[in-house]
This record gives sequence, structure tokens and C-alpha cells, in this order.
Amino acid sequence: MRIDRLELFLCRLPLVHFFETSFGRTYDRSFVLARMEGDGHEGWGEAIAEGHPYYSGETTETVWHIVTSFLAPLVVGREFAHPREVFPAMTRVRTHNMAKALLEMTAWDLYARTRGEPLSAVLGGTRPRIQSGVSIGIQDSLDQLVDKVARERDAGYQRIKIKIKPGWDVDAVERVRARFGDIPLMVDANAAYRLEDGAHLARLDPFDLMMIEQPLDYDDVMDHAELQKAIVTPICLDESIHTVRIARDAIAAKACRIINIKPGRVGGHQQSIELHDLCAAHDIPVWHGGMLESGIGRAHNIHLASLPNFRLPGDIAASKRYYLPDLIEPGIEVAPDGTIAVPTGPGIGVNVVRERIEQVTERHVAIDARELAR
Ligand code: OSB
Ligand code: MG
Repeated sequence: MRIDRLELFLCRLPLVHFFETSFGRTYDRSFVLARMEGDGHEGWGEAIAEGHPYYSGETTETVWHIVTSFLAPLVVGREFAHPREVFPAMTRVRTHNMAKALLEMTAWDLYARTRGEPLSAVLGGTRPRIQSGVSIGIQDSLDQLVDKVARERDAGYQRIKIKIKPGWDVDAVERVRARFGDIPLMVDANAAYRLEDGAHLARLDPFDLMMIEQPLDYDDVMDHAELQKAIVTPICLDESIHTVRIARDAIAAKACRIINIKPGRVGGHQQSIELHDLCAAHDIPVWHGGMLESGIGRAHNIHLASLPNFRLPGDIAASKRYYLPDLIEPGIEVAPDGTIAVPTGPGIGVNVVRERIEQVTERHVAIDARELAR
């Protein structure tokens, strides 16, 4: 597979409903899309970096800078026997896994389309449908939260995740449990707590939560290990797991019992497969996270989530919860049983709507192998 040309699109889409985490409230989503050409085919990908550096230090602007100035010359105009070679080709550049993942994942789509196979098949996926859960942001009131949970449960989602932060935690969980009994429920703190909050977080233990996601800071493995000793609820790490090596250390330190995989966070599909396999070897269940992706990133996630150790429902929900219309046609749909079909066409297997992308593109660049060679 030779990558002849790369295009980047900086896009902004309004969200159907605002989304609030412990970082703040988002009304629209900025993201970078990539399109590659090679061997007479195209591939598409999406970076998970947001317009701000609150979930991660990377942003849409750092992705743009790192890809155009440093990563594109390592990838465009090069021949790869397999997309697993793309991430190693970029190791000279330190960190910036979201920028690397953008190119790596786009190359996987190109490769799968070149072979005429669905992405899931080339990634090693084994299931035809994935289990879908939802992530519900912080609301203006507990009544609104309960209404939202009711709506998503009725739509069939297999588990509910609610965002928490100091001041919006034990009461929120208590209300949801009181109203909905034993629905599969979990919470995500997005690093809003400190180890000193251990006694407070232990107050969540009676509510039989599936897990608490990322209670402490993004670079703090040892305090998570300490906290896990003080609470019964299993800890799941998200932000902390930016590389496969850190996952190895976190597992060894017993800092978590579950891991959330976002390919965009760890450098792409190949790193995700390695993380998935590492977790399987240690009997750590994984589930697929989400970052309010458009249909392009969402389709990539669905294919990856078809691997066997994705044993828990992920944050991969229907397009209509996020963007109307989406950048793909038809949008991703969730069946009444809370599952999503893995697309069976070549590559990510969804129709990318070019006109819609052009409408929401604020900046575009094309990088051609011939120009780089000069
Ligand atoms: O922590 O999982 C997270 C969205 C943006 C940034 C971080 C996170 C999230 C979500 C939303 O939880 C998941 C989704 O519905 O895409
Ligand atoms: Mg999270």
C-alpha cells in the first residue's frame, strides 16, 4: 500500500444536545478529518482531539501542526506492506498520539478498502454486532438527569454512564438507582477527584456500580492503585492509558480492574489491538470509549469494538444523539436490543457525504507525495 496523497479538514459541527463533563460544557465539536489516496483507493479517519486541551494536551490545532509539519513527511509517499507499520514509522515524534492515530487509522481504512474487506475483518474482529451504552453528561438538575436516563434506557442502551464531579456525584447516583433499580450503571469523573477524596468516593460503593472511570489525574497511576484499595467499586482508567506501556504498568500496580480503549488516544488501531491483547492476557475486560465522534470516527470505533475482549458495552451510540445530519449516510443506528451492526462493506463500510463535510470545513490542506519529494 502506497500513500500518495493526504488531505486534512478542520471541521466544526453543532451538537444535538450540549455535553457537560467535569471539564465544562460543549455545544459544538471541532475535529480534524483525514482522507488518504493510494493504490486507486481512498481512506478516511478522524482525530479525537478537541478544540481545547482539557481531556488531553492535544487539540485540533496541535494535530494540524504535528501532522502537516512532522508526521505527513514520514507517511505520505511511502510504501507500507501493512498498516501496522504506520505507527512505528512515526516514533521519532514523541507523544501526539491523537495526531498519529489520525494517520494510522486512515491508513487502515485505505488498506481494508484496497483489499475489499471490512475493517473489522482485517483488525481481527469476531462479532457481527457490538453492545452499545450511553454517556450522559452533567445536567442542570437531578430531574433532568432522571428524564435523560429514562429516555436512553427506553431506547435500548445496554448500560448507562453518568458524568460526575464534586457536588454532582453521590446524590445523582442515588437518584438514578432509586428510580431505575438495577440497570447497569457506571460513573465517569474525568479526573475531578484527589486521593484525599477516597472516603467520599467510597460512599458510591453501596450502589453496585459497574465501575468508576478515571477518578484521579491523567498521569497518576500510583494514587489510583492506592484508591482502589480504599473502595470496592472497580476503577476503570481512560485518560491515564495513553500508551500500551502505561497500561502494563497500571495493571502491574493494580491501579485499575477495567480499561477503556479509545484508538485515537493510544496511537491508533494497532496500538489498540496490542492493548486489547495485553488486557485479555491479564483478564482485564475492556470496553470502547467515545469522544463525541462524527460518523467517520464512530465507524472506526465500531469495527475495533468487534474484537473479542471488548466484553462490556461501550460509549458508541447512535449518530442522532450527536449530529443531525451526520457526515455519513445513513447514520449509525442502534437496534432496540441496544446493539449496533458492524458494517460489512469494504473499509469502515459507511458512505462519507463529501458535500456535508465541505459545508462544515473551516480549513483544508492537501499534501501530495510529489510536492514532498521536491
Ligand atoms: O471521558 O469518555 C470520556 C466525551 C468527550 C471527552 C471525554 C469523554 C467523553 C464521553 C462521551 O464520555 C462519550 C461519547 O458519547 O462519545
Ligand atoms: Mg472517560
